[in-house]
Amino acid sequence: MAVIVLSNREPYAPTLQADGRVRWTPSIGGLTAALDPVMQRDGGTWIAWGEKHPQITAVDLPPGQPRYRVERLALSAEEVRLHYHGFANGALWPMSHYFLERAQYRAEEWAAYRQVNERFAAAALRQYRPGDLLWVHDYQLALVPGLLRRHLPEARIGFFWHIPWASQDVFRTLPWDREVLEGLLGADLVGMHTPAYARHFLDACERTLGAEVGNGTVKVGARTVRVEARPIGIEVQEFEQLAAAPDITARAQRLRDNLRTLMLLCVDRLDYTKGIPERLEAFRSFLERHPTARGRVTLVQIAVPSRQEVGAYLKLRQQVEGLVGQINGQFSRDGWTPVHYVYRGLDREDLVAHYRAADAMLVTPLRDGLNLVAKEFAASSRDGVLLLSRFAGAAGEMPGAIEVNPYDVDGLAESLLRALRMPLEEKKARLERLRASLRSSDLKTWTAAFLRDLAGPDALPEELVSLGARPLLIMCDYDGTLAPIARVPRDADPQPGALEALARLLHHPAHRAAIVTGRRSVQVYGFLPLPDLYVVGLHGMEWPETSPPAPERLVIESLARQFPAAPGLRIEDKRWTVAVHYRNVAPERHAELERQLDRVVVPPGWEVIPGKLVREFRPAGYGKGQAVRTLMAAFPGRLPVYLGDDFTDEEAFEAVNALGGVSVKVGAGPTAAYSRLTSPASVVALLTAWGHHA
Ligand code: ADQ
Repeated sequence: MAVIVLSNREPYAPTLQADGRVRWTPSIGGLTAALDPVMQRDGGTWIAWGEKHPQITAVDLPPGQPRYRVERLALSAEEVRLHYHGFANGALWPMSHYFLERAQYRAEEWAAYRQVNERFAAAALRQYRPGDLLWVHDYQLALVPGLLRRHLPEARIGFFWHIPWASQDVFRTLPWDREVLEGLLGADLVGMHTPAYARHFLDACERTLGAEVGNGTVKVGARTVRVEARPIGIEVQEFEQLAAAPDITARAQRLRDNLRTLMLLCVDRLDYTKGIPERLEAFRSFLERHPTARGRVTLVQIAVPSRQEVGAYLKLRQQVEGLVGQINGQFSRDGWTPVHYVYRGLDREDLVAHYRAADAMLVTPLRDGLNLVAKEFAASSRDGVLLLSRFAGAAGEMPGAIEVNPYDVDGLAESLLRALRMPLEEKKARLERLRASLRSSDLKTWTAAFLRDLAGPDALPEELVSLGARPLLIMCDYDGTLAPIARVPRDADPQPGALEALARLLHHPAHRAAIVTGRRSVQVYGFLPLPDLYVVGLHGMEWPETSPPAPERLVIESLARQFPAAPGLRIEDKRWTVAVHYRNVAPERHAELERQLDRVVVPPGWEVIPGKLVREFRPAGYGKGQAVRTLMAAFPGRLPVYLGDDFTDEEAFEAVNALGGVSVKVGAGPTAAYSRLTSPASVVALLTAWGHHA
């Protein structure tokens, strides 16, 4: 299985050397960093616009040790003008960033956009082999999934939209709203940066297309498209390591020494969405209101040139440079220049040195899909403060930042003051919080998770699927088998599709299904509200429609009388067993309490199972193995199948093995089971397949 990536920008760009040879350098930006390592590992094809040196139509990369191929599409000057500068950057980009006054909707540009999307799709179709994953990126290629789907009904197609998805009132200004939505819905999985964007997209599908929309899903004929918030991460470790490197530390120190003042840093593509003029106005207001700051604070604005062919960007550059000139003209004195303006991109080392040197980082877009600069700063800085616009997608995931409103010039100036006066301990604590959240989902995790979820459950072993032709007694564990393991037991929601698969099995003419779990059965009915489902709880002690025999209840009552009393002690009567929890008892009382519990007289036929700050008193001789044997006796004439993931399922595997049944371990690890599936998703796929067997 190979990956085919489609994006407007290519992962490496060519430059012609003096000796006539071409050098390939990685493109700046998250996409190359996200996907190049996967492509290098697994191979595949990357289809992109070959902007420079279009006569090179394909290249094997990376240079030196080629692992994958880049197919470079040469766009004509007309296509670049109408598709790229026109529809993509003159219509979709401003509209999605809520700049409606800048959006121009022209039929001629839309036609070129469609044509270029068709060319990308055609290139992918030439490369595609059954089983490949197709991953399309961003707003320049919104129609590609739909175009691919027409030819490849079975293919797995993913799409990631890197910019905001505007609310429906704004999106519906687009004359081709239906076509764009239908194009994207050719994918199986559509990723966005924030839950709000995903909601807006679902809203558009419902209202513009009249599609049936569920919680994160859209029905398109027989297909279900998943729509999910999956904010992209950065290479946290690489930034942390680079920031700690001695030469970068020294470079940062030199930057501080040269400035001789506090440093406010701004790093952006020169784009009107990034709020650069508004930020400069805020800095001017700050200097006006706080004369003592003059000569003590410098704003360093690094702006990468961008889309210079578009009129609006040229105007923006003039506006920014005009403002820089005005502020410097108004306030410069004694060798201090308030704004340092750099109109070029920095390489990564230099960028990180700036992040480390900054006392405060101003990320104040008027609207931004996510904003990687904010994350990169948080990973690199040791003692800086991040001021982050509430209109950047990243704001929702960066709890340690000072949230600012870029439209509120005075408020922004006040936040600047607060940042510069913040005590060091608070700065460090905020950076630590930021870094903890960055680490929890970095770029590698993002890429791997998207591709894994796009690939879906592994192909099911045919020998398991074909069992569905015989009458089966299907016995399943719950946690880890029908539900992904959750951190807190009450959050263990079933794997999507599990409920439907079980509901279907309940009405199947030949099969029977039962759940065998360590939980109380009521909890399982809470997750799987199917009153007819046969659930055996408490490791085989709790059976449907039965009560504990009276003697057992008497035992529980006699035990309860022996338990010591202590503040915080909780006695959980599970009806069949009884557990004493002392997690909330003061730790200095634990030893004494344990001694008292040791003295409790355990009745004959009962046992005590010690756990983590809990002791469970229960009748001996139960377990999932025994439960499986009882079930098999109750449902004779069916082939028993047991699916489980846990250590406690091993005796159940042995029980079915002994009777010629089928045992299936879910996940890794040594086991007595004969077959294996990788995840609850595969279990659900298998149950679904059995449910559909006539
Ligand atoms: P961009 O609008 O390009 O990306 P952003 O995410 O801030 O914005 O930056 C992308 C990359 O460019 C970062 O890795 C950054 O380091 C680099 N960069 C920016 N300015 C630079 C400079 N002056 N010098 C050197 N490098 C610079 C789009 C969306 C974003 C979304 C990304 C990823 O607009 O909202 O976060 O895609 O999905």
